[in-house]
Amino acid sequence: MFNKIPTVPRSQELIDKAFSKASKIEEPYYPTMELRVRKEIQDRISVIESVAVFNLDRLVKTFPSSDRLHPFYRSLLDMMFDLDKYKISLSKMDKTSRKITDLSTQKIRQLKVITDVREMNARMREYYGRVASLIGDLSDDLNFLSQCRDYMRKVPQIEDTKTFIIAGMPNVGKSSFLSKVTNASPKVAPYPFTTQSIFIGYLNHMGNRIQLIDTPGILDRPMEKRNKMETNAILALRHIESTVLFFMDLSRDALYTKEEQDDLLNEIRSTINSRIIKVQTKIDISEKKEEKYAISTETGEGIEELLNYIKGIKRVDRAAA
Ligand SMILES: Nc1nc2c(ncn2[C@@H]2O[C@H](COP(=O)(O)OP(=O)(O)OP(=O)(O)O)[C@@H](O)[C@H]2O)c(=O)[nH]1
Ligand SMILES: [Mg+2]
Repeated sequence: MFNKIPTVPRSQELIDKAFSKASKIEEPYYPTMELRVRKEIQDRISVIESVAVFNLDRLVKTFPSSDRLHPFYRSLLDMMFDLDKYKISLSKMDKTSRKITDLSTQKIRQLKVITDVREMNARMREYYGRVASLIGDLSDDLNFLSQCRDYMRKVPQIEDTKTFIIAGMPNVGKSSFLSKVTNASPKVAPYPFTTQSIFIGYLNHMGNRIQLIDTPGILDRPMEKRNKMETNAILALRHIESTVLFFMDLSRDALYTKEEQDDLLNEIRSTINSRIIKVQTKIDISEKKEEKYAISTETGEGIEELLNYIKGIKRVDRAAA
């Protein structure tokens, strides 16, 4: 959605664009000075109006209205930028666009009854000044919308379909699993909070897409070690209706103890309100099977059972979540 929004102009750019297009207009073929100047000014006003209105209306049309946003994106936008400010900025674009239309219609009408060329020019200057100030007043809002756009474009596109979020400490085998079970190479999207990317892979099951999200750097550390951005990222994940697959490495190669991994599991449990399924990884180099679901991406052991479970699970009802 946000990636369809064209670059947001700065207010001065928009003013320049409209005025410079208007300045190119000349009407050489009118019999009298009065008619010529009037026509020229009227045409300039129309051009300024159409450039300004086109650009402002395009913002209103291309920025998604906050109530149409998926709760995940809405929550991100609110945490990062403030949703009220977003709504207000967009409605200001709309209001200003209409003011410019009214002002232009009114000026063009006024000009019809003016016969003195100097007075026509004075009206035109008035008009220019008024439009510049109306657009100039949007300066902060245009900058704000521009920031929202630039940021939200980087947020990964998450589909509204049955979703599993893969969590677990670093090195437990999350990415290996994702690339093994989802056939196409996963979609890599930069996650704006961290230097990390988020990986999204899809499974097809009886015509339905199942979405698996690998979140390196996001759900792999205790909360206290996080900065505000990362915490926000996690909070936003709560809005994706999903089941969490919590991967635990209990093998001889494990980088973290079982206790450390359990601590993270408990934190995720208290932060995200989703069902959590524990999955033991690297069973090929582990002493024993300790969880119902235990897999090896090396030998393939346990993968089918886990996938059958994933396919069979009912999609969480958003209303109930
Ligand atoms: N023996 C064995 N090794 C595995 C298995 N799965 C993953 N590994 C190895 O474990 C290491 C880490 O695997 P990754 O899939 O990158 O783990 P990750 O959880 O995505 O790690 P981060 O992205 O750093 O959080 C790699 O060297 C893998 O080859 C497994 O089932 N058996
Ligand atoms: Mg990984």
